[in-house]
Amino acid sequence: MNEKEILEKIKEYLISFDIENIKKACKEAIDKGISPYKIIDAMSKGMDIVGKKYEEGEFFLSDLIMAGETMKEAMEVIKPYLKESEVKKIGKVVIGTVRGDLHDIGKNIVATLLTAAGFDVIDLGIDVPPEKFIEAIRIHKPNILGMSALLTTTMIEMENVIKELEKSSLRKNLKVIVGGAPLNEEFARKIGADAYAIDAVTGVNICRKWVS
Ligand code: B1M
Repeated sequence: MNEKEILEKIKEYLISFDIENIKKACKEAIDKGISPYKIIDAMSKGMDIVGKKYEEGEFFLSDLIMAGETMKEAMEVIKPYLKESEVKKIGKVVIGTVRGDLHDIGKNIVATLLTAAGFDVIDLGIDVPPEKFIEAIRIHKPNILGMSALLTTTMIEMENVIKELEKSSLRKNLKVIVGGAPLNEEFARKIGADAYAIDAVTGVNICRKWVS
């Protein structure tokens, strides 16, 4: 199989929640020298198809759960190959999925890539209320705050966090980056974030630029 065929297979295994075969295919892809970033991209495309099938009523919540588990298992195969920077840490990022939102696959990819790029990452997890973000920023004094949201109903929480940062005088020396499928540049600007990233690689590049 060539690169395109292997990536296509990985996408198909994700859509059919075939954990055993996706893990094998990911290892095969890595062994063939295919970039782990291309593998993540193929799986993300599979997730988009899962989302569409859910919207169209062909898939149910249990299918979303299975797709999530499949991608998580596959990420465990890929993670060791996302080279961790051996140079000294280049900056600190506090990251989390906002209050009310339990989606963490994209956020985890961003956190993994930031770590690989040399950032010290404090991951607050999912369903993070504004006060927990504020507390973490006070304690860890990061250069960057990263927030993720996958639901149109939770993206507004990002604005609440930024407002709290301003009230607590913590906003001035902090860069804020936001991401997640329902967001866009305009929304990020409107809520007062410094940047929006369409994907994890873009996000990491923005963070790198900020600390360089
Ligand atoms: Co949910 N879900 N889900 N879900 N789910 C979506 C988001 C949805 C679009 C599906 C659909 O209807 N098409 C829809 C939201 C609709 C809307 O808001 N308008 C939806 C819904 C409705 C729900 C529930 C309400 C379903 C229900 O209960 N009836 C429920 C909500 C629970 C909650 O959060 N309170 C729910 C639950 C779940 C599961 C828990 C079962 C599971 C998540 C498992 C997990 O995360 N551990 C799940 C899944 C898997 C999905 C889909 C299918 C896939 C999400 C995903 O992981 N994508 C999703 C459909 C879709 O997005 N196409 C869907 C892959 C991931 C790599 O992409 O997270 O976008 P993404 O991250 C990307 C970029 O966005 C970016 O980089 C990442 C990598 O490139 N990025 C950042 C993300 N964060 C960033 C932060 C940055 C920078 C870049 O800087 C800080």
